[in-house]
Parts: sequence; C-alpha cells; structure tokens
Amino acid sequence: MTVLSDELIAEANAREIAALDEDYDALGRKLARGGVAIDAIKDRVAAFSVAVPSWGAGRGGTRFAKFPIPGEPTNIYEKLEDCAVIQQLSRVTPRVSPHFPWDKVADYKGLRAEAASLGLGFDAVNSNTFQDQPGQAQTYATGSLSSTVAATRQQAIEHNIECIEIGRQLGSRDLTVWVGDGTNFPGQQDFARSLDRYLDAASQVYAALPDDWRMLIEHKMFEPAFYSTVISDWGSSILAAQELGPKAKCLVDLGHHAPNVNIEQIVARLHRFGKLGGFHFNDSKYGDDDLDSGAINPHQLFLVFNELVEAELHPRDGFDPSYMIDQSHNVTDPIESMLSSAEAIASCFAKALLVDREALQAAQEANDTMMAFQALRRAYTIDVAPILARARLEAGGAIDVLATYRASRWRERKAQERKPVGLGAGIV
Ligand code: AFD
Ligand code: MN
Ligand code: MN
Repeated sequence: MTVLSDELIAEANAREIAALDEDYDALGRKLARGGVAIDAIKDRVAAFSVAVPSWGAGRGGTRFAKFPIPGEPTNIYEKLEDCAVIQQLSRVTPRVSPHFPWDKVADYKGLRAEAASLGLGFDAVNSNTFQDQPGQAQTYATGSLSSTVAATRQQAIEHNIECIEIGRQLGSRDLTVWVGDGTNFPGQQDFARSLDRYLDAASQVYAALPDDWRMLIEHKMFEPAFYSTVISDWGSSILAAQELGPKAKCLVDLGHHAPNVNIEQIVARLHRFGKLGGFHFNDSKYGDDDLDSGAINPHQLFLVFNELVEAELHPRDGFDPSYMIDQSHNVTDPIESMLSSAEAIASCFAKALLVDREALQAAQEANDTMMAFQALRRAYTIDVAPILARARLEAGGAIDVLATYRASRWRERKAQERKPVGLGAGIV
C-alpha cells in the first residue's frame, strides 16, 4: 500500500529526468577519471538507510512553547503514515524508532502489521524514564535508574524490560536507554554512588536482553540536569558499556557533547574498542539543539561518515552501528525536515565513499599534511546529488523529494482528516 499516488511521483520525475541524466553522466565521467565507477557508489547509496524517530513526525517545541501545525499526526498510526510518506519519496528511511510510553498501543502485532503494510519496519525501541506518566507509582523527579529510591529504580528497570518485550513484538533488536538523571547543584548527589546505582539497575535491564539484542547507551552532557549528568559523556558511556557486557554499546547523539568536541574522533575511539552502537543524527549550534542534520555543520557530518567508512573497511570487533535521526522540528513541516535531513545524511555517506583512501593513507604515512587534507577536501566538495537522486529514482522514489511532497498536498489533506494537536510547551 502506498500513501502517495505512484502517478504523482512518476509525473514529477518525468519533469526532472532529462536534467538528472545529464548531471549523472557528467558526474560519472568526472569520477571515472579518478578510477571510480559511479554505479558502484550509487549501489552503496541505494543500500544505505537511516531510521526516523516516531516523535520526530510531530512538531517539536521548546520549554517555552510549541506551535503545532494543522494536519500533524497525533498518534503512532498517523505518525507511521507520515513516516511512510518520507520513505516512499526518499527510499532511505525504511524503519521507525518508537518511544514508550508515547507510542503505547493495545495491539503490537497489529501495529507491526500496519507498519509492514506501509512498507515500514521498526528500529531501536526507546525507553522513557525522564518523565512521569499519569498514575505512575514512583516519580522520576530525582532520577530513574540512578535514583536513591529503590522502588523508583525498580520501576525504571521494569519499564525498560517492558520496552524490550514490546520491541520483540515489533521486530526491533536494540533498546536505546537515555536517562535524564543528574543534578542541578554541587553536592546534591555523590558522583560515585549515583553511578553505582545506575550500573546496578542497568545490569538488570541488560540481563533481560534477548541474545540477539543490544542495549544502546546514550550519553548527554546536560539537560534536564544542569550541573551533572550520570551518563554525561562518551567516557562514562563506554565505561558503563564495558562494565555491562558485550551486548551494551554506545550511542552517539551528535548534539550531546561539550561545545567544539571532536565527535569524529570519538566515533573512531568507540569503534576501536568495539563499542560503537549507533547514532542519533541531528545538528547543533549550541547544545542539544536537535536541529536538522547537516543544517549547521555539514562538514562535521561528512567527517563522521569518513570515520564510519574507514571503520567498515577495518572492522575491529564487528561493525554494525544503527543509524537514526533524532531531531525536534519546531518551525518546519516535520516531513520536509526529515526528507531534507535524510538527504543530507546519505549525501555525507556518499561523499565519504568517494574519499581516495589509498591517497589518504599514503599522505598520512608520508606526513604530507596538505595532501592528506586534500584527499578529504576533494571528496567533500563533490556534488553527489545526482547519485542520490538516481538511487531514489531506481527504487521508486522521487528525484526532487521536497517539490514532489509539496505537489502531493499531503499536509493540507491531513489537516481535513486529523484532529488538531493541543498547544503547550514540549521538548521532544
Ligand atoms: C533526548 C535524547 C534521547 C531521547 C530524546 C527524547 O536525545 O534520544 O530519547 O531526546 O525526545 O534529548
Ligand atoms: Mn538522542
Ligand atoms: Mn537529544
């Protein structure tokens, strides 16, 4: 079942195809001069995918306000529909990452079937112990897995185990655990003892993982806790992952680091120790901004993918990171943001594939700094858009994803059908 009409996509593509052929052939000739077969790159791009977050389908907000748009989805079924639009046009986002209890339903088998009928599967399951839910016995106001209150830790453990259970029914294989636990004042908690409590509770979640599952530990430096956070950085994350066991890996959210941190080096380090579990792609100017991928610093995204391509060529302890978008779309149509972000992510992957690794390594070995840098620069400056567009076209997607989406009038049509979202604040 397709959400948009295939004729609409075909008509839009018909207007673009002559120009695409010209651009693809020209780029193909340019790449061939360097010994690169454009079709081989296109095939790698066609096999690339990134998951979208269910919560990213709705408009996000800040702690000040949220400005909903008419026709935005209000439940997981409507969110899946919107994710299906993104996938149908982009052909690069075949999986959705759900968040619980936000996406709770009565029938998960039915939800999985519904997703499958839309051409979608499920990616990592995200637990939520950073918010209280109506009727919940214990509060997370002073922490969850690291709480000083045993009953609160137990509740957080049970919630994570329930997420694994739901994920099994949905066909997921990863549990992503991000906790907001931390402090706002010096002295508020003992650093060592709060980490001990976290590790003890996390090990009970870990023990409930099926054999083929992974627990992805997501660190974040600050917010909602502004003085200290229990899993604050990649150091805390890898130490926790090493302590928990081989199924525990680290998840890198691009917005969760101290300013100016060299994220690509962190990626290389985590891979070196077999602990690179996955990504939350977004962009950031100041902190956990959750801006659209590649909107602020596309070069950093390219450098991250450069490390990923390198890591794949030299797997230390396997290489299987899960890629996901984690963004808050506060001022755009979320579908448009995810279409644009998926393209930015895939394009950095394509550029990283175009790095002449032999030349790079030779320059590195010879300490030829300028030529090493130029090996990266040459790939970064190539416009890979025709490769992405051709891969999409061959998979049934749209050459110009945004123009085709707008032509579909999807949001306007949904505004007639869907109930309006309430106002209010809301970080997602
Ligand atoms: C948080 C983290 C984490 C979490 C999400 C919830 O990035 O991924 O699941 O936002 O909205 O900042
Ligand atoms: Mn995240
Ligand atoms: Mn975040």
